[in-house]
Amino acid sequence: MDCIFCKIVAGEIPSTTVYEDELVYAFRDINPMAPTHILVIPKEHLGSVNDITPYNSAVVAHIFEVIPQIAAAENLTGGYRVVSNCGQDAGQTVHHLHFHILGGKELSLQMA
Ligand code: DGP
Repeated sequence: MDCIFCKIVAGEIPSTTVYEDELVYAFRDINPMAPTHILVIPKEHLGSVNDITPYNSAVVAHIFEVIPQIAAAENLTGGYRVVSNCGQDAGQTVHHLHFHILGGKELSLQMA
């Protein structure tokens, strides 16, 4: 499958690892929108939030257990935002489920 995030998980495209376990990989966004901008992805290919089902949602729960650990390790003591863009109207550009962690500054409250 021609998926850049699958290639990142496989080590075929270099990335800056922030966290890794058997289910999840986290790395720094190539185009940071905040001082800390990390992407957390399942190693298994899921296209977007739309592909989450009762059969695979355990990995999403695990991602949300890992996110606070990453935030603590990154010293995001003032808070942070978790975002997942789903589909064209949201501006999803990489069709492998990912959660952005944004922090390190006071973030704009603009939502749309
Ligand atoms: P989204 O718009 O939610 O699909 O965001 C995709 C993000 O992925 C975007 O912020 C840039 C990032 N990105 C795209 N290609 C690469 C890459 O090759 N390496 C890294 N580290 N990040 C990438």
